Amino acid sequence: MKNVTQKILDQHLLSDRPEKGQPALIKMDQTLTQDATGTMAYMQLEAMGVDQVKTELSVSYVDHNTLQSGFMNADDHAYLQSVAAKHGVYFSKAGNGICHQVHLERFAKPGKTLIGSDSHTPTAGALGSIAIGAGGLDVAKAMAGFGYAIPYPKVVEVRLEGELQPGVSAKDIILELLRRRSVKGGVGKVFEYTGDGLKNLSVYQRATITNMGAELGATTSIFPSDEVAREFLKRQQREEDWIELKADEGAEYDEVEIIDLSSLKPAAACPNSPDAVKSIEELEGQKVDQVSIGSCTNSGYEDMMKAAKILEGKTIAPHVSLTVSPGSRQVLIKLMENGALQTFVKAGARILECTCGPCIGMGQSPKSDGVSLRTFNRNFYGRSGTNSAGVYLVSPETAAASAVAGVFADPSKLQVSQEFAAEPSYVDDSMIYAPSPNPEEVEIIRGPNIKPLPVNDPMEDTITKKCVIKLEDNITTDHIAPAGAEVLPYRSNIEKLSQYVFKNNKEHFDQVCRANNGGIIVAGENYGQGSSREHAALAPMYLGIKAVLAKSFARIHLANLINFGILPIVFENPADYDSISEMDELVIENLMSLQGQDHLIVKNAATGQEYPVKAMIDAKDVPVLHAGGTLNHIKNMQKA
Ligand code: MIC
Ligand code: SF4
Repeated sequence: MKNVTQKILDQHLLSDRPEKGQPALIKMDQTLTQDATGTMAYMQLEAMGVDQVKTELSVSYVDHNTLQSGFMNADDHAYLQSVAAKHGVYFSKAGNGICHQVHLERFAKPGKTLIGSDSHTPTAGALGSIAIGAGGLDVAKAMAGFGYAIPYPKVVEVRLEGELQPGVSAKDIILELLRRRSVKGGVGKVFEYTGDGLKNLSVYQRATITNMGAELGATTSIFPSDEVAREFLKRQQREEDWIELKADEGAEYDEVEIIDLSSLKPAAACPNSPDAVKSIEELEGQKVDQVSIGSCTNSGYEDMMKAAKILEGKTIAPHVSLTVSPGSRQVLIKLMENGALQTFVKAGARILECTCGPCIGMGQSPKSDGVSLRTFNRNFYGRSGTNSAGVYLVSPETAAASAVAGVFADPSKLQVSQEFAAEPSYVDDSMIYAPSPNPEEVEIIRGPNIKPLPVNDPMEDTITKKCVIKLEDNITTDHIAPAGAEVLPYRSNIEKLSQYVFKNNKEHFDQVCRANNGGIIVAGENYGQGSSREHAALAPMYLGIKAVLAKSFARIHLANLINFGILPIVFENPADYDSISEMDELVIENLMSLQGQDHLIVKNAATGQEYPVKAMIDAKDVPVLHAGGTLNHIKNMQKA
């Protein structure tokens, strides 16, 4: 008797089914990349010497770096289009939509596995796929046919009972889960949704939940594939992709979480963490400066229509700036045709491209100390581009109601009809290009901003380095390798990117590393939470970081550190964290004898103290670390 997660995983195992928590190698049917991580991923694919991808389907999306101030992003786009054509990858051009939204509409399939170089890849779990976010190198490996290894997960049943009240939406469900479980409560787990509440949750609502499951630190989230999924696929004119997929009667789960939908109220995640959840009632009346509707979390047809219904016939408050970015060109066209776009414009909205936009700090930074309500999934410090701003994560209904009121407003108190016409069955793939039938004739275009991949040196038996930075709990990849319009153009230029590492934590961190010939990072719990960007490992590697000593790690970042040859270790006694100071010299020995799950000693040369630590690696990671990272390891294997 299996749950949905186990059914799909077990059908895709490339090794025996392991104990929970032990590594399982999974065949990946589909891959996706986006431009901010894709350039690196395809350069890695090229470095592996792969001619044609080995997956059923691989898609390259351009949706993040679309603010083209300077040639850099446009160069990346041209590279991505040419490399996709050559290696058997579909290409979704800038303007076609946000990767997760377009993938959900056009490609996600029940029962399939998907790995994507973006942490919100689990969005496709709304259609019953096992969809996992990973670093670009792991996606490149999956395209090369190596599969992907994850610790065989625990499965949490999230039983949804009853029905949502008017004005309350899927965003409020996932915020409730974040409130209960926190941003590290999902590590090593899959959240599988069940219960009679599912029948009233559309695929768009499900997608908001699976998308933001990433903020729990979860491996992924999944819904069964039922009649609701079938209807969605039918409207996308691909009903043939539907299969029924449900848990066996009596299937077991490791944990159960029950949510009574009828008891939920509109909520917001307060600055600067998606789990700092309060009800809108507590915030009602506080002034709002900016409202942004869109992002891969809430930009489907239904999200847009719910906001449009509230904005119909109204204008936004004079001090509010409202932006609207539909998730895909298909959605935008539907809004044009049914008049909702006109509603937005008449209400005073600034219509943005169908891209990530403000979510990743690509423009629309709020004013100093501004209050910004966003239908997005992350409100980490500095991510909006304005460090002093307070970013709150809310549903489209709360966003629209607050834009009109100019203050936090509770949409469940509005007397507005939420009825809107059913989604038309319009499909448009004209901006998705199939790979070339003559790949040998395709020339890859490489602009001057695309620099060669930096490589690490093989590991040495002893690491003797200073603690170049000491950090608190829940450090995000936005702290390590910040995003935003200024930095993102350097995603394929690591030397330049490395100048921005920890720019909001410690000025000139790169110079400290250079002056000390690299170093070791010391951190608290859940180090590296958030995005999948491997740049948060690659840029520190470039600066000579050899190890990260933390209380615990986030899943994707841990894998990225290993991929780039950085040793991840955790304190056996978390209290030892307190006795390390910045610039203490730390010594870690016997690294040539690593076996996986090793117990090691970190010596503090400044104080003479010794700290027992555990290496967060499996046996399979040892040759990778010894080689100085995955690419070196693959090359060593190819030579052998
Ligand atoms: C994000 O939401 O943080 C991003 C930008 O989409 C990242 C990927 C990246 O940094 O390029 C993610 O979620 O993985
Ligand atoms: Fe883009 Fe934001 Fe979604 Fe990341 S979270 S994929 S930046 S819309």
